[in-house]
Amino acid sequence: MKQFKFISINIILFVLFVILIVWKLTLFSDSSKTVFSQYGILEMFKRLFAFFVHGESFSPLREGIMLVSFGAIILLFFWTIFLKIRKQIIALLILDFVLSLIILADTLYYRYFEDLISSAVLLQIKQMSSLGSSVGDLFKWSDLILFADLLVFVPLSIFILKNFTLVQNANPFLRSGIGLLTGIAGAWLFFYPLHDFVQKGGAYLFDKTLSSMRVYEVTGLLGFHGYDTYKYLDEYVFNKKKVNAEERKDAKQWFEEKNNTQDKTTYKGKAAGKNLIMVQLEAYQSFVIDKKIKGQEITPNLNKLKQESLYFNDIHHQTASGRTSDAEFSANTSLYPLPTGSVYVRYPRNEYDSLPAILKENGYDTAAFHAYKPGFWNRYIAYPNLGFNEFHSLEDFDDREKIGWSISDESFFIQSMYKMKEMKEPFYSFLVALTSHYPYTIPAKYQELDLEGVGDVNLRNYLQSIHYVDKAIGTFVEKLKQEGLWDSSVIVFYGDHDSGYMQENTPSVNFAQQEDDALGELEVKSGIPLFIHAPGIEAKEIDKTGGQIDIMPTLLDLFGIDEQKYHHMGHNLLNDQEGFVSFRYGSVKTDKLYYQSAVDLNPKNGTCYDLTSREKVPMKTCYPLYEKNIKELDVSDSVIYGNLIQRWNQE
Ligand code: GP9
Ligand code: MN
Repeated sequence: MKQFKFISINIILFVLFVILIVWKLTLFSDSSKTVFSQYGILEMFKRLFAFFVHGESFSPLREGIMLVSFGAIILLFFWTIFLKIRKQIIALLILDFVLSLIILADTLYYRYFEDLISSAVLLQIKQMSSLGSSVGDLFKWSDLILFADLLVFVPLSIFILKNFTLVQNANPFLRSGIGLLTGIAGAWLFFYPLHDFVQKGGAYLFDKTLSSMRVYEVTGLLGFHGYDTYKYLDEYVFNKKKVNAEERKDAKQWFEEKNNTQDKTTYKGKAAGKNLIMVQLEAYQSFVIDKKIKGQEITPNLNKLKQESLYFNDIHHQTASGRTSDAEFSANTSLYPLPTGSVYVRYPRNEYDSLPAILKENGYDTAAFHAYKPGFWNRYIAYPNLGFNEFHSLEDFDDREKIGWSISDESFFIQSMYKMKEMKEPFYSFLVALTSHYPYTIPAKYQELDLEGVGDVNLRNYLQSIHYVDKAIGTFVEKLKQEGLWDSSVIVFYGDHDSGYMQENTPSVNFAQQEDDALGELEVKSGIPLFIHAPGIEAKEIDKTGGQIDIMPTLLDLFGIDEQKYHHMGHNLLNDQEGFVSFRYGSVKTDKLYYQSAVDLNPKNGTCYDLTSREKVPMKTCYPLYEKNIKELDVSDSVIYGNLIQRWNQE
């Protein structure tokens, strides 16, 4: 009986602690305007009960992060029940203080960056130029409520510890037994909702780590910090990708060989000293260019621009799971994205021979523009490191005209243009548009095409959205002309990746494909447009295979900047060599051949097509392409995993 009395003190202390911390976590949810729980604690436990006893279905995460938050605290601190009462009181007070500090730090950080403090942030903190305001400005007196309980409990505990001897405790076996049971319950409360979430298709979140807040919305605050620490240890300590001396040598040799082949083009330096305005368009594919439906052009403005620009008609996206961020990365560093995850998230602090950094060396002012949360894809960490002086994110834009995820592209382009006008010339502005994001549903008033009877609803929504963005581009071009930037700037438009509807035999792929054979389908799947408009350069359609890693070498040629001293994987699309694009998933296309890799990447199971006869040819014809793909991806991965550019620059 006595034992029971003592262990219940351990339990009461623990329960009190758990409730207090959960309450503090709700304060963070309030200040970050994220959902903690759709309904109260009682309803949650009622549903849990119904789930256990009556086998009713239960999707805890759809209702908020209350359950995982309870689970995380219990799982992390159940061991305090093992302690004798005296020690437990001290441990819980210290933990309460530390957790309150963490919650306070996240609250202040969130107020400025709308993000959580992650390992990437902590490692980058010195370089974060955008931390304009001091911590003092972010702090509110009401934040002290996080420590209010300690004001009561610390003196109370000191009083109790001083005046009562508290020598009697439940025996260690009972404490360990109850503690362990509590731990198991905590593990269930934490992991069951996550398991349920992953089962219902949420696994992508952990593969990609889109943003810390996205993870938080599933794991809660403590869960996020736990996950982030695990990711950090996995990436940088336990499974750190090592690049050995031989791999370094191989990579170096690869660049030396590549850089030894000087390519001469008639374009060299033709745009020297001009501004560069490069626009990455969301999910923009090339099959829409010049295409008509019932007499309507899908992209009338881009079609017109094509008549005045260098238009590259056989360019392919090379992105992997880092999607938009992969495209940005490849276009701005001429390296391949990683096989998993986004470089922006995994290696944001590496040194790269990036476009903004190189242009900066050449006297350019640089800025990135993307009207979305700065933490998404870790951009606010990645951009300054790539060499962008300024990052204009959602909070820097007037957000009255909204479509889908953010402000409309038209509003985004125009506002960005006015910000560019404030920049010191020559400048490089990199814009990442967003309106044509999956699922492509835009309000009826913006749907201008008559698409009755065309494809399926996915394709129709996609085309409406693409058409809208084209219109926004038209307005943007007009404005650039009016404001005098058109003639002093090189303007680039390209797409980031496919629409997501390009699987075998979908209405989208059928609509897109030009040749009605298996190869025709392959050819259009990954096609993205690339326009380079440069004042004084004659329009030309360039029918050469290429990818996003080729954008930078091509631009450097136009700007007259010698490419040979840099570590770029891509090739100048304006030279007279054969075009080549290598995909992260193993396939390769050249101007003459298409090697379609098998899922197991084994070349024996791959397919080789001759693009002239459009027939399958023996795999041995494509074997060199297979080898080139493996080699290039290896070199690029070594550069990233080993931060080799930094290493070479220091040698
Ligand atoms: C949001 C945007 C997301 O910032 O980049 O695009 P996604 O990677 O989902 O295509
Ligand atoms: Mn995208």
